[in-house]
Parts: sequence; structure tokens; C-alpha cells
Amino acid sequence: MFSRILIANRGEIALRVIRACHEMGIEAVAVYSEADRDTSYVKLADAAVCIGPAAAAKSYLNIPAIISAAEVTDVDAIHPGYGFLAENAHFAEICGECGIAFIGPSPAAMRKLGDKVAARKLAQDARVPLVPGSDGPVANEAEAVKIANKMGYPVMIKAAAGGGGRGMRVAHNDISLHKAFGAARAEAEAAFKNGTLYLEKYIVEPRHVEVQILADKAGNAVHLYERDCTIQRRHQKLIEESPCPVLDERTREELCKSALRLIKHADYHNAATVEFLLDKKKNYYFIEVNTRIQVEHPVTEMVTGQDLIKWQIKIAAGMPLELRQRDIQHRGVSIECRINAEDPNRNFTPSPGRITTFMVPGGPGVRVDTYLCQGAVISPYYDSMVSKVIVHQPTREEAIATMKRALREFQIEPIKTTIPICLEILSHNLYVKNQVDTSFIERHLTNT
Ligand code: MV4
Repeated sequence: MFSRILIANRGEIALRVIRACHEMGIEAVAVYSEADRDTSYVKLADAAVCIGPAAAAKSYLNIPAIISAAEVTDVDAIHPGYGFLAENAHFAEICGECGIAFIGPSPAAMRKLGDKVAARKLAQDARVPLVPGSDGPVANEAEAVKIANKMGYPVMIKAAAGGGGRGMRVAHNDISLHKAFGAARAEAEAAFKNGTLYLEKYIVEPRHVEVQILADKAGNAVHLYERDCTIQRRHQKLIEESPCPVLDERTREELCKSALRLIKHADYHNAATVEFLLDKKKNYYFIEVNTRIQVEHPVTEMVTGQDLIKWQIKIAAGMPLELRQRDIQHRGVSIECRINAEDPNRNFTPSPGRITTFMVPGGPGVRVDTYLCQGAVISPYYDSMVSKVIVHQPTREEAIATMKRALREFQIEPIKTTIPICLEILSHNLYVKNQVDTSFIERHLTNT
């Protein structure tokens, strides 16, 4: 097992990984930007190294600075968290070349699944249902129009190097497809330096369901059931839950086994999330794979009782996955609300500042993952997510009630947060009755 791990990240996930390290008897090294010098995770780490100024490009994305910090502190491994360098195959490769274990998949697996066209091919080979679409990249407008007419409109143009909603366009007819294609190509070229595009049938009003997978280096792999992440705003998830409340047990088993087949087919190790769209008729379609631990991993931890960060570390250290599929049960319902320092009344603009009042909820069934404390400063330089409230209860009804009570207890002053909007959703008739899709917030919530 590793004796020292460097965490190439900040905020709540840095703290989450430090906690896993400490429970495993591993020392944790934090890295921080000048803006994060006085934070809880820097204090709780066994050592901390400043890696540059506030701007992420000069600190948390600064590969030479992070590798230098790892060399100086003589760590065995690097945990990348989520965001920043977590899905950067080049970074994983450099870690390997420096004799540092990257806590995540191999660079080759990351590259293969990072290419959405290659991932679709893999899904197809593994007999995983995928959104009807182009058989590989689409070369030009004429070819796109041809495929769209065969498939039927509406269609979606996606970037092979995209994901998370970037570089996507919907088209409802030949003319709009023609225009959207050029725009999508330019956008993909600028954003990813890769203009490769592909086409999918546009799934109308879907739910977003994703399956958690763990796979070790010996070829053992298990799924840890699914999360429903339908409640999003502009591709930012706000509320996630497990299990997906609209799946029957048979479809759930099929969906989870499909995801597992795909990952087994990819020669993959460590944690992965396989994303699907679920249509109104409960058909599920593979869309993409995330090769990192995700923000919403705690809801899976709550319903399965497994510590995903500890498994990531054990797998990276070459230990076998001692879990058999039949040992993994899901129990009860877990919901997570993301608390962002944003003002819902000002179009979710960031609301940074110093926290004067910070009172976290607690009590039965409540977990709070946060790096904040009284006096902490929320920096304008980074993602606005400052806290996650996770609840676990026997039923969905009870989980919603516990979440509402926890969010009402939560005091964060003087900044604005997404707590009121989360409360509004949790009380909304359509949310309670499971009649939402990914457009719910835009369509049904006030001031959004
Ligand atoms: C889609 C889709 C409809 N049809 N693909 C958005 C994020 C990216 N991971 C995939 N996304 C979508 N892909 C097809 N063929 C609708 C979305 C989508 C969406 C998906 C999940 C959650 C929220 C969403 C919001 C808008 C669009």
C-alpha cells in the first residue's frame, strides 16, 4: 500500500481524499494556490506545497509544479479528484514516467473513452444500447444531412472530444443542420483543438442516469448501481439521487450490467461512470463514460455502504477488488444537493466572499461534505460549489423530508447560495412525483 499520496485538487474533494488517506494510515500531501493558503484541507494535510498563483492555469493545472511538489514530498501516488487534471491522459502518463502511481485509469483507457466516437464503438461491440447515430465521425455537411434524413429529425451534433454538454447542437431540419454543423465544428476546433463531429438522434426530454463501476487491475469489475442526475441547470447538476426513482428492478439490473460490460470491454481499471439517457418509455441509451470519481459519488456510498475513494486508492496500489457483485446491495434512498456560492436571483452569478456565519446541519441521516468553516473565504477563481449535503433514509419521501430539514438548518452568511432553489425543487410537485426531465429547471422554476 502507498505510504504518502499527493492530492492534485482543492476544496471539498481534497478534504474527502485526505479523510480516506487518514483512515487508511496514509499520509496526505495537499497542494494549494496562493488563494487557498488558509483553507481547512491545507491545515488537515500532513504536508502542503504552494504550487502557484490563484489562476488555475498557473496552479491546479500546472503539471510541472504539481510533479515537482510530488517529487519534493516523495509521494507514491497522486489522486487527481475531479475537474482540473482528472481526465488528462497526458498528466497520467507523466505521473507514470516519474514513477508516481496515478489514482485513476491508464492513459490509454482515458484516451479511448475520452474520444466519444471510440466510446460509442466500444459500447456497440459490448452490445450496450446506444443512441442511434452515425457510424463513426461525420466528415461534412452533406454526409450529416444524409444520415439525418435516414435517421429522422431532430438530431444532435456532438464533438468527439466534447462531453459534459460542450460543443453540442440540436438540428430539426436540413437547413438548421447545415448551419449548426459549421458552427459546431468551429466551436470544437477552438475548444478541444479537434473538430471531429458525430451525429446522434436527439432524445426528447430524457432523464440522465449513470452507473458507478469499480474495476481492478486483475480484471475484476463490479457495478455499484445507478445515480439519477436529471436535475441540472446548463449542464451543472444541482440534485442527484440513488437509486433512480423511475427504474423497475429488471431495467435497473439490465442497465447496470450493460455499463459493466462496456467497462470490462475497455480494459479499464479504477472508478468509472457510464452515462445513459433514459427516454419516456424507459429505454436507456449509452452516451459517454467519465473516467474520474464524480462530485455525486457520495449518494452511491450511502446506498451501498462502500467507500469509493478508498477503493480507488486500493485499486491503484494493485490490490484486488475484494467485492463480488452479489455482495453489493443498495439500501434505502440517498439524495445529494450541491450548495453553490451563486445568486439564483441574479442568474446564478458567483457570490464569493468571507463567511461570517457557518452552521452546518447534522442529525440522523445527514452527511455534509465541505471545506468551508467560519471565517473561510470563497474565492472567485474557482468553481462555485462550496458544499454538498447528502442524506440517506429508507424511502424517497423520508429522504426528501430530511433534506428539506437539513437545508433549512444550514446557515451560510453573508453570501448567496443555491439552498433556496434546492428547497424549491424538493417541494415541487413534479419532482416529488418523479415527473421531471433534464429541462425541468428551465421550464418550471422561477427566476431561472
Ligand atoms: C443528448 C441529449 C439528447 N439526445 N444526446 C448533455 C450533456 C452530455 N453529457 C450529453 N447531453 C445530452 N445529450 C442525445 N442524443 C440531451 C442531452 C442533454 C442533457 C443530458 C443530461 C442531462 C441534462 C441535459 C441537458 C441538456 C441536454
